[in-house]
Amino acid sequence: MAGKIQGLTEEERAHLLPLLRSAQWVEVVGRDAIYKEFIFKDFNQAFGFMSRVALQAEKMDHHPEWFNVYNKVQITLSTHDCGGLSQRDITMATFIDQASLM
Ligand code: HBI
Repeated sequence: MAGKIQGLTEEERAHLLPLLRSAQWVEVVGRDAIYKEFIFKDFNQAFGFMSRVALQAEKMDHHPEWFNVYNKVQITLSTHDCGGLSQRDITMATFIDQASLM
């Protein structure tokens, strides 16, 4: 049985959340999660981005909650296994930001 995933500590949050906010991630009201909206040139670019993220999600076994319409992708990250933000969400958010620039 894999160890339980630990949520972010207060110290980690104090350090990490400002960095995420500076990258336009926002904290979801009423939920321990982060959210960001991405706008691409067209659907093709948006779907290519989603494909890159999907492969990484499978590789990490950590999946975003997302919504796509045409060139817009809305992403929410949280860790079901701990009921809130974990380091896995930080890792995924970092990957997502890099993938959005490709
Ligand atoms: N994705 N966001 C997120 N959070 C999880 O806890 C999670 C996941 N994908 C797969 C996964 N956990 C597996 O470890 C099982 O818990 C389904």
